[in-house]
Amino acid sequence: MQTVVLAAGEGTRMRPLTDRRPKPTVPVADRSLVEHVVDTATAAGASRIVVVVGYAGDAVRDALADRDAVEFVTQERQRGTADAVRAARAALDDAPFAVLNGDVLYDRASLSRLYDAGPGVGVARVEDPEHYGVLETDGDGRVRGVAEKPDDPASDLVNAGAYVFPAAARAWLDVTESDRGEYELTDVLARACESGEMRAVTVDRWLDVGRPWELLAANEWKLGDLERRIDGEVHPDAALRGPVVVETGASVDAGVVIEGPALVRSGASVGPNAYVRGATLVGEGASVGHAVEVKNSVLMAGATVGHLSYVGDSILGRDVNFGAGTTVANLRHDDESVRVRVKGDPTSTGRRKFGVVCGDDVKTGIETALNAGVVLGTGARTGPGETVRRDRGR
Ligand code: TTP
Repeated sequence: MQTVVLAAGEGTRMRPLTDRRPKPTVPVADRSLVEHVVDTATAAGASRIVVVVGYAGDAVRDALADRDAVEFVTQERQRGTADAVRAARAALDDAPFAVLNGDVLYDRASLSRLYDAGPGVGVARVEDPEHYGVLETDGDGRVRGVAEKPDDPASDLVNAGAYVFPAAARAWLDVTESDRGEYELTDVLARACESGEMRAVTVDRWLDVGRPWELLAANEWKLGDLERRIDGEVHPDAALRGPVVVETGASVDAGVVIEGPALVRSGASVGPNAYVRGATLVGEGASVGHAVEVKNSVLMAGATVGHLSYVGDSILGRDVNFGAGTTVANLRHDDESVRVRVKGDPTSTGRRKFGVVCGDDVKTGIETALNAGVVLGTGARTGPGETVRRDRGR
């Protein structure tokens, strides 16, 4: 099945993590987000994959450079998802084609079912359909129509953002501009539903990675898929429990306890006397030092948490440096889910535990206390002994 992967977007809701990289290249366990999408599609039966790049397109091309099935087209301006598929139109054969977002993870079995079903759309049951594109199906499992974020949803079946369109849909991509000024793929879907050909194919597991806490969830998922492998240097007095991967060129020193799933990437170091637990990614060249606890977090390449610190349910960008004694709060005393500002709006993460988001090159002074849900922008600084309750440097 020829497959179009949309990876031209900017990822503004993921800022500051996308200040210096396009969202498709953010790290998810052992590869970038878009590599997971391409690899799952390939395993599910994609024959050719046309990746649409745009914003910071070279970084996306580099991330996928060694994938043989991949070719690239450029969307000059990010004018919407239908416009993005239109950029790929000339590269498509006269045959059905799949469309996947470059920032949504699916399980392989579900994608295989979608590919095998012929024209169809991936659907999922959710508890809050009013926040999604709600699908109307008939008794034969065909999708009859789609309503975007309706006040009164007709069902709890929603559009999971994976499609196989009939060959004729190449001519349906020229939709009119929507109210929000974009050319939207849901309008192409609506036209395809009218044709009566689109089947509803249930998707077992999917994750739309749009906001920072969803990047954490993506890492929880993909780290959980790793099998134990110890290629790096591990001191005999370290205890590695469960699915832990220590890559070649990484080191784990004496007194360290790592409870998997966890991935310590090449060039990274952990310990002595550190405790790493939950689903944690210690990126290339990152460092977790003496008496540091890291729980359920993503440390991007070169991030350093050197001494006497606690990092929980957090994302630290590239080359972040936490001063000694930096402590992250990840739980509200009122037990409400932690809120994070996304494009200025306080937004519930839906997580009881969430720590902080640090853009690349953030540096904290010693004994900094960071409140749950705080975002530190790229290059932000804190002084010694500061308690940070509000976002900084965004
Ligand atoms: P979105 O999630 O709507 O956009 P985005 O990824 O840029 O993120 P944000 O809203 O935070 O800025 O896009 C869905 C998918 O479609 C995503 O994989 C990016 C892709 N896309 C394009 O390829 N071209 C486009 O013009 C748009 C709007 C999105």
